Amino acid sequence: ATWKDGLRSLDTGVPSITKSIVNHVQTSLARQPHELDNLGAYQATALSVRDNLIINWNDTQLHYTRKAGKRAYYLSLEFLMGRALDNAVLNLGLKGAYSEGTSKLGFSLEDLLDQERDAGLGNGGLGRLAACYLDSSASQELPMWGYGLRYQYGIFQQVISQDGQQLEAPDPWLQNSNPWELPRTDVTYEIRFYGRAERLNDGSGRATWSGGQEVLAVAYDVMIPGCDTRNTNNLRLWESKPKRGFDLNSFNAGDYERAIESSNSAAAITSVLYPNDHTTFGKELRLKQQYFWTAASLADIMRRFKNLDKDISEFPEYVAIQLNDTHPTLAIPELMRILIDEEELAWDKAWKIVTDTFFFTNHTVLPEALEKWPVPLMEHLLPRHMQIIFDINLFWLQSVERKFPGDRDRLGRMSLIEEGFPQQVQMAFLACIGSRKINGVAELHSELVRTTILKDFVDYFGVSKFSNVTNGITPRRWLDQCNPGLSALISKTLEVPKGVWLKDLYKLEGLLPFAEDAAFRAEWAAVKQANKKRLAAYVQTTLGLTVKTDAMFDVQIKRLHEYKRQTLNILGVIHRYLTLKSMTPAERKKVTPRNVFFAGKAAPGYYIAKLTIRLIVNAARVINSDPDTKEYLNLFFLPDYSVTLAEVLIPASDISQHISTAGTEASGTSNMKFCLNGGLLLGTVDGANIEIAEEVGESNVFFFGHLTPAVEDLRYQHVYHPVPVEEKSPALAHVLNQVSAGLFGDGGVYEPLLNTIRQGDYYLLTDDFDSYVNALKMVDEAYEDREEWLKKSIRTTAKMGKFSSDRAIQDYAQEYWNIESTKVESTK
Ligand code: DL6
Repeated sequence: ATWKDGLRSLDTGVPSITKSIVNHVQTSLARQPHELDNLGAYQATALSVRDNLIINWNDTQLHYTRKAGKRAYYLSLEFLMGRALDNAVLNLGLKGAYSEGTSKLGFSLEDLLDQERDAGLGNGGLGRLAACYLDSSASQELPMWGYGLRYQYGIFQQVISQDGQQLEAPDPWLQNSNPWELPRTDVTYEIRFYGRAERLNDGSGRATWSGGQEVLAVAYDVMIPGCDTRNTNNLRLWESKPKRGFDLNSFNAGDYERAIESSNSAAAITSVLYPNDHTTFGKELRLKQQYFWTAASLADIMRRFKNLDKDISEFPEYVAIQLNDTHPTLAIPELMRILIDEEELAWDKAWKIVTDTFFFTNHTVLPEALEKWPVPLMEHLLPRHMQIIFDINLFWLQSVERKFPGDRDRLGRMSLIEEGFPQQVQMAFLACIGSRKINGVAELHSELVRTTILKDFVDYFGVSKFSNVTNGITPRRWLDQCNPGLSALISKTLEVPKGVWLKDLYKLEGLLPFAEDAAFRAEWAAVKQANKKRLAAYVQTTLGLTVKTDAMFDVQIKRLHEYKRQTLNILGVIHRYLTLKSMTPAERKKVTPRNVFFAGKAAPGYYIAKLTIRLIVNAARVINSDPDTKEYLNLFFLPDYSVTLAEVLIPASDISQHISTAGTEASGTSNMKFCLNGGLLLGTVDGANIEIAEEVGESNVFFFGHLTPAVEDLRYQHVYHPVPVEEKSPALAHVLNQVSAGLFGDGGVYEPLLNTIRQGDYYLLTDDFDSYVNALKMVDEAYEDREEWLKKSIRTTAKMGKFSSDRAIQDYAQEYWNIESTKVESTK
């Protein structure tokens, strides 16, 4: 064989698999096979699977390079990947073989899967969406790469204290080494911070930027296998390193602390994921992370483009860059800097390239979540970029003035720089004017983007620049992997291999007629029951509590946030408890038994969200131990919510709650995951709930609450014409009073939480409580008719085709990026 022949695929027969695992035990891990534990066996198995991925990955990259076509780059500060091994063997079609192979070596593959730590490089929906899009890009054979940061510490681990409080512990997820990444010490870039920017003043618009701190960005590549294809895409994560180790002069002079100071500060850039979701502004380190990552990614993209040997003006014909929210917006002034200062282009030419290259997705309209950076901080950290932003703003306001002469208010509203002390850069505005298209993530949300936060920009550019791509989820992880029982039943029923319907999710519609088939419904119910047992076993092991599996499973899992209204849910649970207490034993017997599950993390500094957790945990203690009610109501808060925990919870749910104040949840994606797994939805008319109902039919979802157009008026009334809770909702007032009175321990503790409802009630709990309780009653009644419920469940799954992330990524590929699928040929 010569180098040219290369290795095109590995033998994936069971004997070769066992041989490869043993080989990795002995050579990569340097361990003895006979004294191997589960962790070692997991690592060797992962390395063996990785061998397959590397070969596919190499061929894919070579294929994309040879094709020399357009590529898309997805810039996201978060990629909430979860575990990789199960996903990889499933996508490669090797789960059976690896299961047999590991069992021949005396290990159960399921036990080994459990050894893997989640890659928790994200907070919630935004980061998990990015992970789903990676899976879909590879599965759809699209030339797309992700770019992110290799945080040493992912999202914190949540521990619940004796008195129900959330405590945070670090997540050293790389502790046992990470078999899924390849360090690329040959791919490095120098990134500058601080220093001086001096304009050349020669009419060229150019400037020099020198001095300050320089750090090194080192690439780590994570292979992203597609489903039923050899295409294996890349997620490139950057790690920060000092440029020159430590300062030898200080070291030699005996000043050791000073010697390592700068190297520590360089390494700190990628040390930790900020645990806030929806807000992290004003922190210098966060701004450093954003620039470090966008600058390294752009340098890398530029280098790849230069290899094509094309004129720089053709850049947008080969490169599309998607900005996942405003976090990577600095890529816009950075590309301007490269084009003007390094490529020596004129301003207009450079701006044309920039605005043809970038695309921007907005993920929230919550005012407090719109990213702004203080001008003095930017000037200090990124002096050249601040100059460029001022220049962009000058040209921008001149053109607004030309379009709307004399409209001073409009100029004020549309300026990239918000006046104040200090002035702030409005990142959403910069992302908007620097991008070719802007999208929201569900129909309602995209409409809110057009009519609220970017309304003036729609007036300026016209509406065609602003559109919608409804989010999606990958059915590989969120059905096939997390619910193998249901996946097998679907394949058997549709009589097509799972590789087919998993990549064309509309095929699930073929299940519709089976809703009428009693035998099929029984099989469907049996799968749900098995999933409930699996969750019950998990709760038994982690909390030591017994879960009754013949009860309804009611689940709300997501970040703790006031707008998501976990508080509404727990107050509803307490209302149910109080109602049960007031019943006679005979009356109680008629009640549908219910288990309510919560999971989710609160940002460490978010006091009200943490109090909600405390109330849930302490209410659970009282409720679960009450002999009058425990047959009918149990409450669980599962600590340390993660992708892996979601994979256990979602398949077990009968009903899940998505109950944000109307107009606040941009899309939601867990709503899609539950429905895909045959769980019904209880929700407000918000985000993607609306489109789910359009698909599955309103008779299959439980809606309640006020609609978006009413929200503004209701909020106004709370401030200017407040009505006491007692008058608005006596039922809610009773619940609040019981909590205050100490039903779940010292009531005083919860006063700050309860007062958010009694005063101001920004998230409209008093307005929606009665209709929420009514919706819960409808759920109870519907659940009583088990056959009808199963029909709803089957119909719901059947109509989830639209919510595959394959559809969403194809929307982006065709309507935005203009890239095409290109298959890496099979060698078999
Ligand atoms: O688009 C993904 C996800 C949506 O499903 C959620 O509805 C939305 O709240 C979330 N937005 C954010 C905003 N974060 N920032 N910055 O996470 O995006």
